[in-house]
Amino acid sequence: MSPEREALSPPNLINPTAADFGGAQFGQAQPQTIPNSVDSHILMPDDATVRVGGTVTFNVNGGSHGIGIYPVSKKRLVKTSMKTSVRVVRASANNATLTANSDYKIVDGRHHLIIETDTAANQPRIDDPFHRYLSTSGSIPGQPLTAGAFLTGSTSTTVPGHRIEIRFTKAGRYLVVCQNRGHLINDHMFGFVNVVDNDDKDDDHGHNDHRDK
Ligand SMILES: [Cu+2]
Repeated sequence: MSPEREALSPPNLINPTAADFGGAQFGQAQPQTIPNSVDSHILMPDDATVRVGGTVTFNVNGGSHGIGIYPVSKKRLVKTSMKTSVRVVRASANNATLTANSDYKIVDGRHHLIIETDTAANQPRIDDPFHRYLSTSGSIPGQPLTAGAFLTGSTSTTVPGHRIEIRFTKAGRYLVVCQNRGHLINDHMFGFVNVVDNDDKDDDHGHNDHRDK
């Protein structure tokens, strides 16, 4: 083993409540309570902490998921603002499909625009590339609009599904969303990864170059 590899040997995980985050479940683990439902469109855990340089492996469970990751403020208003915008602005007026097809702006605790979903006609996936850290199912910039393929998740008889491992090299808080519009907007399929320095002072590094609209 090289010295470089040995340098990564300290445990990735520092939050005891997230001890299994090295193998996070993207979609409820099998057997699912109700497959392809709001009950299975979850991340487990949905908020966890790793050290800088640590990895998270997402085990994909169930169908039609894609993983998008975006840096966000540490101020914890993302979940609230997102659920409010979904439920208050659209939910009562449209059926679920129309709701998911609409245009939403997802902002973080500093009121920075993190994701503009656009409409499904213009953006078949949750696919805003600005400041994105990872996308597994997006379209290809500059090429004709084609919805990116979803990942192959586990089923009740086929375990495991795809596994996506990602290494976080910069401290901060990251929003992890499902790129399936219905899963994110209707079912709130998202969670967070906190990436901390060894001497983390819990300050907010900020993201000063965000769009300001
Ligand atoms: Cu999904």
